[in-house]
Amino acid sequence: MKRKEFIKKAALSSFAVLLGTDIVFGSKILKGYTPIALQGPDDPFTLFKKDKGMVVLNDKPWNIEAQAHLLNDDITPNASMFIRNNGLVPEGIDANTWTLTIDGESAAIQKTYTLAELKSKFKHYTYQLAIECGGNGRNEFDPPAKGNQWTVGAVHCASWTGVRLKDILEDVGIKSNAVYIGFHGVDKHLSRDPKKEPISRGCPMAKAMQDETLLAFKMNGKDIPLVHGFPLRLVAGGWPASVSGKWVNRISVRNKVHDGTKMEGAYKVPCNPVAPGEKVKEEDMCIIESMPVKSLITSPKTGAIISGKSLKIRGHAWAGELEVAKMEYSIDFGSTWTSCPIGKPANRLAWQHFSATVQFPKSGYYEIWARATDSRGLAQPMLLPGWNPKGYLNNACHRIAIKVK
Ligand SMILES: Nc1nc2c(c(=O)[nH]1)N[C@H]1C(S)=C(S)[C@@H](COP(=O)(O)O)O[C@H]1N2
Ligand SMILES: [Mo]
Repeated sequence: MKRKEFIKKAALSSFAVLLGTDIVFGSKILKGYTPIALQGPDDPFTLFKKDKGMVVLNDKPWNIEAQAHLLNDDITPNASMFIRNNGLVPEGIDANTWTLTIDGESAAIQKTYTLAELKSKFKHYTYQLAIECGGNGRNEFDPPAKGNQWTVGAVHCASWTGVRLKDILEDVGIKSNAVYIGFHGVDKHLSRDPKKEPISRGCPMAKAMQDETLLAFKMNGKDIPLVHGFPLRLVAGGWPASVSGKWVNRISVRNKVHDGTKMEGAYKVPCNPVAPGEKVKEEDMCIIESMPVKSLITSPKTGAIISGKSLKIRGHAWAGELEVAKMEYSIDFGSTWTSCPIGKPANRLAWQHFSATVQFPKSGYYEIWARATDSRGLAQPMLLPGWNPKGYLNNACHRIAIKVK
């Protein structure tokens, strides 16, 4: 019978190519049958519509990072934006019934806005914001630091549209004793205990009141993808990404430093340098504020084999609240440096782009190292900077490997 004919070897191998792996029982597939993974427009193996080159560090909670070469766009598309969750991605969100409440000891009154009111009542602004996880680069620390072993890919610079947090806080009224804001989101704790929050961080009033600190409802011109905080997200560029609360439905104006989940000592850095492995007392730990200067070579991908003695490189650099003032690269393990032009940021707190044509004296193995210097003259360290218990703030120079044939 015709229906019992098995599919031809040729079709089977093309299915395997499309799926990127062998179909183990492929010889059993009947003629005319298309594997379900190839039937629909959506690939069921694509997580959160991310690029297939994204690296999953943890699936409970979801933590997924980019590789440097996936971050080559000036404005990071959703496909290559890292995901950092402390709890479970919320389900069943309805933007039509979403509200934001402003409360706390230092709010003049408690006030609730619908999402529609926020959008109609306040002016909209769009900024490109460099947002980097404080733990980006943690994998290099020795003794190792517990937590997601981010390499270089826990950073993105997307375009965010929303209303200014300061416009909302001014509408509510702020008491003169206000010190800090703290966000609350609707994601659930891994234990599913409704009394526990996975994370509730914040920032001092001065950062909350900056023009670029937004309650965003759009990312790259579209609704924010669910995993990045739909339908409302706090975005605070240049500071550890943990300040940028996702799925935000409440902001508390505090009369003291916010004491929400993950504001405790373990999530801080030693106020003064410590020896690797040293125990640090809680009172000697400080909250991370503006992120340090850093850069990434996003093209070519590390491991490129080239013929010819010159190579165009490009990438981005950022410096927390500051601007990047100088960009350099080295092909001799940091012995000598060549400067290259660094562009102006699209707006304050956006990352800046650089490119250069690197000349190699002869064939062989090279590393290209990139080093950015901020507007106060502070440069990236060539190798791992100050050890700290949680492995935060590794802003060492990014390095790629190249072979010249
Ligand atoms: N509600 C909520 N907001 C959150 C988090 C979270 O787990 N829940 N993680 C924070 C941390 S630690 C980081 S690094 C960023 C990650 O943002 P992204 O997943 O959009 O890249 O979100 C921050 N905001
Ligand atoms: Mo983070």
